[in-house]
Amino acid sequence: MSGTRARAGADPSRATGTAQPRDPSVPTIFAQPHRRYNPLLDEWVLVSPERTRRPWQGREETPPPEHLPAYDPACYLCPGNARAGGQRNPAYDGTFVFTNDFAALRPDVSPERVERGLLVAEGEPGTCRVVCFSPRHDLTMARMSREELRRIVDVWAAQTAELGAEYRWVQVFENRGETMGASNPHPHGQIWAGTALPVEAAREDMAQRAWHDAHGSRLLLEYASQEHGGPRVVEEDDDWLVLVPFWAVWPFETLVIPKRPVGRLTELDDGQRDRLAHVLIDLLGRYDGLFGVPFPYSMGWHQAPFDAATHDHWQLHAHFYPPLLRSATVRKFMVGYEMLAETQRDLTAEDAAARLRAVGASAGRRETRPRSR
Ligand code: H2U
Ligand code: ZN
Repeated sequence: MSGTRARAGADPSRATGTAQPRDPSVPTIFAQPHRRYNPLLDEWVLVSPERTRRPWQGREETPPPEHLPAYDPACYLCPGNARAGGQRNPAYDGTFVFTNDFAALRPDVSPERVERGLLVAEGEPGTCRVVCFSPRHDLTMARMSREELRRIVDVWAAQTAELGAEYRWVQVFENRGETMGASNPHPHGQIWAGTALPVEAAREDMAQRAWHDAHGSRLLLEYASQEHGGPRVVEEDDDWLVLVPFWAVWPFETLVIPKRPVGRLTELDDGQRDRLAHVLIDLLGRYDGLFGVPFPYSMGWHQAPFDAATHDHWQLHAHFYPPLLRSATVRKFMVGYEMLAETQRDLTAEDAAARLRAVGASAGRRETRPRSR
């Protein structure tokens, strides 16, 4: 194969539009099909940089409607409105948390285990909550003030403490945008808490524990210091590192890591929470600015389980998994080879990070802000 042609496909300068010489420290295989190892999940991802040039005649997503009202009488999350389950929301003016009316987990379940040969099952007691981020139907986290976002961080931490007193795993997450299955544009997230370690949690727990046993340090802190100032960093301050992980699967996937040892959201101090609010607003502004639309994603926090084991190996972190690939209307599908063999991406993590850096943190606040009513 032609080395020149292959290298051109992965040159980050193509993504930012500026002509820069190719960095000789970048391994040549990064411009060719190669596999990257994900130490957090102990799995591999196939990276095929040359495929970004292929033509697209498939499905295009419809961008979400741009102009929402500040209050929607038909929204089941707006203050004062009735929910589908019949209850009425209070006239809240900050955040508001309630137990999901259609919860996937409930507390009154027997935790018994049934084993009949290869058929194994366990009862799973748990609970599901919905967190309204704001009374404003038309806001997104990217467009909130730092104080408003800080309140969300505090709610995530308080809910973690409360649910962790009763359950082993507390999963804080947000599905944003219809593309990701969110049922309503009103800014909201969810928290599911359960008795078992879910599959992803168990794999991260095992990988982090193995690293800690072997090296005496936290895997993600080692990773953060290796990436510091490098080509995959999107934002960085004294407390937080936001980067497109080396092993990213989703096109603009990011990882948010506190730079000091922190196991859970509850352990974040005042300054770390304030700066997290800032870092998240910046990241979401970049996402929204990338294609000029409110960027769909699933995001969530992974934090140390609440059980009797030691957790010195655990480092708190958030994953953002956005599905959009090359425009507001073209998304990545996890199908075919990905379902049957292993995950694959076209754009390299370095190109994705360069594009997110080039957008500018406040771009989304300008370009996707609804017109004043
Ligand atoms: P998603 O948009 O991520 O689906 O979250 C909305 C959640 O809100 C969803 O899990 C719940 C749904 O079950 N819900 C209620 O609890 N009450 C309602 O009146 C409607 C939706
Ligand atoms: Zn609403």
